[in-house]
Amino acid sequence: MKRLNCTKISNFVWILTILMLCGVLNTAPMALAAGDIWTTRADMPTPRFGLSVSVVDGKIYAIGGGRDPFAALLSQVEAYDPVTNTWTKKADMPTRRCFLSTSVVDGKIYAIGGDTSANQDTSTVEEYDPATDTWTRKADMPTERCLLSTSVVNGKIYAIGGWKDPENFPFAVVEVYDPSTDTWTRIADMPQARGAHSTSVIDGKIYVIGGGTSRSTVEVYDPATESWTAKADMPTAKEYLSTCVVNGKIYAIGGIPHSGSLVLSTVEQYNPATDTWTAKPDMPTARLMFSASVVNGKIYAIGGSVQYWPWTPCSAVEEYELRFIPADFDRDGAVDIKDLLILIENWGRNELLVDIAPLPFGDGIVDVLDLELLMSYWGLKVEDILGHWALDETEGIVAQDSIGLNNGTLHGEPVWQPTDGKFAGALEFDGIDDYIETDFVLDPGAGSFSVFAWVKGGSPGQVIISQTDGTGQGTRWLWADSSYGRLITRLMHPPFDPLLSESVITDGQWHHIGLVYDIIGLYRYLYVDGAQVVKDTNFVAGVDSNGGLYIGADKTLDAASFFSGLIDDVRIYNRVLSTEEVAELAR
Ligand SMILES: [Ca+2]
Ligand SMILES: [Ca+2]
Ligand SMILES: [Ca+2]
Ligand SMILES: [Ca+2]
Repeated sequence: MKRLNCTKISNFVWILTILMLCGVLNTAPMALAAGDIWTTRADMPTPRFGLSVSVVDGKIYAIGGGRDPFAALLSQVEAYDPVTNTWTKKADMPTRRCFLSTSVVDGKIYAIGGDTSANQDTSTVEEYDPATDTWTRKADMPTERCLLSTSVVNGKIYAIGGWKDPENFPFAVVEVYDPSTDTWTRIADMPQARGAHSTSVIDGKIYVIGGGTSRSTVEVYDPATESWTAKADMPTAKEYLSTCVVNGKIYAIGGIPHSGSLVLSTVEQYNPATDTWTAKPDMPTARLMFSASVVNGKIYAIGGSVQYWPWTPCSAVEEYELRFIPADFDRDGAVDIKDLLILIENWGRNELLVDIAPLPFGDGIVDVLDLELLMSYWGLKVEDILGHWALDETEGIVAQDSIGLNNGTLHGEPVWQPTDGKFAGALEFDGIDDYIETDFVLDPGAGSFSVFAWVKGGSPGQVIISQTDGTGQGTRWLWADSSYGRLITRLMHPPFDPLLSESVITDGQWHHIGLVYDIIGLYRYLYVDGAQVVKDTNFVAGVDSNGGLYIGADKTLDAASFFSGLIDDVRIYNRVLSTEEVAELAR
């Protein structure tokens, strides 16, 4: 862990302050946390496609839709609370319909257009007030249509494009609803007619994405200048998709390339700042005609149809969470100068987003601890690091993973030592029955990785980190050899040999220890106190396992394997760390 003295810090702050005053470096605005991992949540009670969802006060309202392409459409309203992962039935929408669009202004949801029966479009607008669970009829939209998309800018709802049934053509029409006056105004058409597209708003501009007949195109409407601009095409053409905004980027999710084709699970992220698209992890359930919304930086994809025809309703709720490094304050995926500037701007303050250390919740002030933690992540990209257990907790049986989603569970009552760690707190293991258990973090046979921890104490034969078997065979990643307490790894396929160093780690001093496995060369490296102490001279095949990890014990929980001493700051990286990077970590 990088320790910086006060002189160094003040020089650093001084230099950066000058750079900022000179306008050489721009800081990005801060944003809330977001996610890169899909998780399945509680099913929606009524499976349906062609619904629309909107968020009020952190709850997602799933409105209308269809259950069967040949049967009556739905008026159901069901509210999802992401905090409790539960659904609640609400008052039915007066006009049952499918392929509608909903938007929120001043805490009220407006349900606009749609199909009221097969091939019958509607212009109906109904307002739902979640506070009173009541519906009110509002002024009809001038153009009746389904498969439109609505977005809100400055308290006005833009109803964009859509589909004309039964004549079957897409609209270019844009009509604006002002809830304060209950009036509609038609504005200039969009350049291309679109139905089954999706719209999202960033910085007061509406991004119109996919659908229509050229399903990969993107056009942005700026209400301030009443102008349309073409943007970079989406990599995958799609219609019946859904889009959401997290952290200033648009996520285009699911849909189909064109009618009748294979249903998509793809997630593509658009960055308006660079006009570029990036592929993100697929949604677990491929679907179209679903609806997605964002609560607390997490995307919830709800319902839809799992095939094009016959439309097949789905009740799936899947949550997309962006993984991020705590010091990546601007959430651009990397820890760099921009994050350091944000930290310095907030120096000495009680700023929640920047007060990251001690992990997981900070201590009410942005100071040297936070700077040290930031420097320990310096140069890292989020895809480089899989997990970090800082072990800075003061109580409880959960060891938070500050980067991944693999919080550890304490067994055998190890003791939190909030002031005795190498960096902030550490966890003290009794050598009898104490260990931490995590879910699956990585498969050592699938790619290169690096694992590091600080340890103090222990005895020969005790294990620091092991992987359990799962479908493959787990191994002892890091332990102290039975004869002398030298760092050794048994990460290998059975015919190969363990890799044993000459470095004793059980002498009662703090040691930074680590294993690096390079899948390109099939070599292992062991590190102690920042130096590479031994490496393979011949290739060594790794071993596949999808088992979880034990920290402080062997996978067998053999009595002699329990670690007796302190463990701190366990980190697992998704690549080979260079000797320089390891030296930095061990400082
Ligand atoms: Ca950053
Ligand atoms: Ca702090
Ligand atoms: Ca115990
Ligand atoms: Ca710690």
